[in-house]
Amino acid sequence: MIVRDLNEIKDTDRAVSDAQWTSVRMLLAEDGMGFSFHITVLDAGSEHTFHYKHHFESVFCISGKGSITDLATGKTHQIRPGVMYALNEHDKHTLRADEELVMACCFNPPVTGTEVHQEDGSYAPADAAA
Ligand code: 9YT
Repeated sequence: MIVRDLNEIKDTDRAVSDAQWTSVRMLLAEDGMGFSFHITVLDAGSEHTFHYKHHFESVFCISGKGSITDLATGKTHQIRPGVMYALNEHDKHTLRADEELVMACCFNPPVTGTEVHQEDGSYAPADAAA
């Protein structure tokens, strides 16, 4: 069994930051679960365009307020506590944090720990990042 406390690992190398977000990787590829699990905080007022071409991601909003736009359809969905979105078609999207957003995220395949976004909004495929 793996038991970890966010508060104990948030200041270790399991915490990764990039432009206006921080992500604590609670589970990584090396943990052998087949997915990674992250707690991600997006800064209030920030806007992000991501395109996980090599991963599936699901995201659950723990706290905060914002929106997500599917860039293929132009449809915007409100994000609030309790809302989940799943990028089951590797959907390119824009995420807006009207307030600080705290999100629980799962990636399949799992991220290895060091990924930040490439120019195209993706994370490198697992074999390239290893
Ligand atoms: C919600 C969200 O931004 N998901 C993207 C993943 C996050 N940047 C991470 O954990 O690396």
